[in-house]
Amino acid sequence: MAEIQQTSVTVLGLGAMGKALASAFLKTGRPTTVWNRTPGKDTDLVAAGAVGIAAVDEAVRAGEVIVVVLLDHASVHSALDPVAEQLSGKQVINLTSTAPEEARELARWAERHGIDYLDGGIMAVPPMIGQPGASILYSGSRKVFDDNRELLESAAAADYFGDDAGLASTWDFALLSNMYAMFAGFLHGAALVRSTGAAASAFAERATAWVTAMAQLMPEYGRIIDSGDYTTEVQHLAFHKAALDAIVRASRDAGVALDVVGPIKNLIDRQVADGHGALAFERTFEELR
Ligand code: FVH
Repeated sequence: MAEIQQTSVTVLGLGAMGKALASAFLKTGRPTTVWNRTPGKDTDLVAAGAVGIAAVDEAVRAGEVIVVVLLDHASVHSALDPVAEQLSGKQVINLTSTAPEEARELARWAERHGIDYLDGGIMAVPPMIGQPGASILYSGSRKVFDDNRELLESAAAADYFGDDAGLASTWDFALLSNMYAMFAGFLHGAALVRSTGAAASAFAERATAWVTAMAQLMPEYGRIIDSGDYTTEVQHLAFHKAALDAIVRASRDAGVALDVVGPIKNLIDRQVADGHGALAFERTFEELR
């Protein structure tokens, strides 16, 4: 029986994430070529079967599909611009974190050079790659997504958002915003309880249970926002104003900076001052967009 030929892949960028992805691709048994600007980062991957190539143009020639995992938008141009000609006719999957407009700019750049471009946002840290729980969001060329589904799923669950290359990054950054706000809230809370001598690890235990329970309310938040109806019988913005005022007083008394909770209080104060005090907290969505 004839063997099924697996698409060869080249990974550009062997930082923590590039290494994790290349390692997952290698495990599928496909020919995997790796390149990094600074030499010496491919030792483990080469020992595991990858081909390490020092010249980026040769590395690009070696793979049918090119996975780019660099620091930022500028580093993608700095690595890819000189090899645009060699990339022509190939499929490029860029997993570097870029802002949506930067992803769209890269898609236009790729189109000008005859490159089929898929953008991705990685929702995982390197040790999660190849494990359940990791996911990568994609947008851009549907063909590149479909052609490489197996390759992509060897690294993480793969979801396609549409042909606008900026969509994956928009969802990625929206999720990261949610995450940063959550962790910033944790740090504020830890500082508050530390003023009484409590350990951050003790706070972490309670905060995990609390945030997990509160997260269950998010679908209802989404439903209310989508309905546009912010009327409520309970816990209106004036109620939250009283709570935030007290939290701010408690923080000041404890000597904890207001960088995290201060802006939330301002958002609520503004809405109450504008006459929305009887509406639900979810109305804050309107204030933000
Ligand atoms: N690591 C993580 O937890 C996050 C999870 C979510 C997604 N991010 C994004 O993935 C991109 C790569 O992240 P990384 O963790 O691999 O990052 P580093 O370990 O810092 O490696 C950076 C690589 O980029 C190369 N590089 C930087 N500038 C240039 C340039 N001008 N030309 C060519 N390559 C460049 C760097 O090469 P070198 O310094 O070793 O020569 C590394 O290979 C990133 O967008 C995250 O936001 C990861």
